[in-house]
Amino acid sequence: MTPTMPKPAASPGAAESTFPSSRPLPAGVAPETIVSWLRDMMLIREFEVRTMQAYQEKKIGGFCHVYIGQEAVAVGCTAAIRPDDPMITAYRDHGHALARGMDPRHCMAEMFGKIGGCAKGKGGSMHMFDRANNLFGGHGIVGAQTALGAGLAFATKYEDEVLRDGRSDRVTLCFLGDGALNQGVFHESKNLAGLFDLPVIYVVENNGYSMGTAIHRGTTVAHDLSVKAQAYGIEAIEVDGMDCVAVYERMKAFCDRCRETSRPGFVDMKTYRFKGHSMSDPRKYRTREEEAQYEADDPIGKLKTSLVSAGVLDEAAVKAMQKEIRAEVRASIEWSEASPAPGPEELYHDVYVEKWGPYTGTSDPEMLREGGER
Ligand SMILES: Cc1ncc(C[n+]2csc(CCOP(=O)(O)OP(=O)(O)O)c2C)c(N)n1
Ligand SMILES: [Mg+2]
Repeated sequence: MTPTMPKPAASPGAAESTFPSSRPLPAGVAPETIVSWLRDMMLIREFEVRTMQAYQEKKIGGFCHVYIGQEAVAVGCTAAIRPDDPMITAYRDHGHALARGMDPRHCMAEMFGKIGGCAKGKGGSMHMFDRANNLFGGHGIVGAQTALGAGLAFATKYEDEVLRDGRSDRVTLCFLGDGALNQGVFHESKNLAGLFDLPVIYVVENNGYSMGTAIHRGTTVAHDLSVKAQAYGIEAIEVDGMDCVAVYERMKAFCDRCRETSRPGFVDMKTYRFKGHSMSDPRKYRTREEEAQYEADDPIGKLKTSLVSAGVLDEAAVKAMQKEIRAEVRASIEWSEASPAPGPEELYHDVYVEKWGPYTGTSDPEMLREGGER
């Protein structure tokens, strides 16, 4: 077997963790919190499986890209930041939305094109927005969110340092795919982030493929992406994105340092998408053996094994959790089916904002008073 993509190396500092053997749980994190990570990953997996079904039943239209296999990235990264830190991503965004706390009903209804969706059914699968949870999309143009990520970091830095006299220190997480590494806008964004000391961390979800193109066929330095960051004076790390605990531990330290120094960061997050690029991809560009190799490294199975080995959970508890999640996702589908389609008047709503105060984190009542709700 010659996989087109080398298997990701375990993250430096993390214990060897090959599913189904267990890995040590992080010290200083409550066991219930780690269980909640497992639950979030299981929720994303179940949600995506049902999304694929609903797509095949033609309940969902347009483009649709599922996140199966990459769950540990969104969940581990979300766990590493604060609720008031902005997050922005590309079109493979259902996992980020759920990890950030979006109600599955709002996420599913968005894909169904219904008014109950997070963008009132006007955005669809690629445009998950959740202002209350500081998720700024969901963007369909490859790389476009990298400039917006720099802009969010510029805004928070200005507010935190100037308007709040340094009373806050938010970090923006901007996710992109390995295909977006080659977009000009990403290089411009990195240049400005480095120049202006912007507290933004670019997390490259390196799943090895950009549609059907393997990374080494589109990027000159696929074996060492860090040079793409160093060229702009930005520090880079490599993380095993198939291991939720490793993602949390490495990202927590990296984000904390970004908060302190206000220097941008770059993460080569090694992961793998278990399914095709979108719903219409026969995956002819890679072997089934390669897929099986990664599926054996399933981030959900790995964390489950670790929690069971540590005596935090038993198989019955995992089964009960799965049952509960299945019911929650089923309810999100029923709710989406019952939700009405947006009326024609919706064409004129949410297009243009006339009154625009300073950007505010939503959960801070003091800032809301200062900046004004919007
Ligand atoms: C500017 C631009 N060029 C091309 C496309 C078409 N396109 C959509 S997804 C995609 C592949 C991107 O791959 P990657 O960034 O690795 O993300 P992944 O799908 O692996 O999550 C391309 C080329 C687009 N949406 N925008
Ligand atoms: Mg990719």
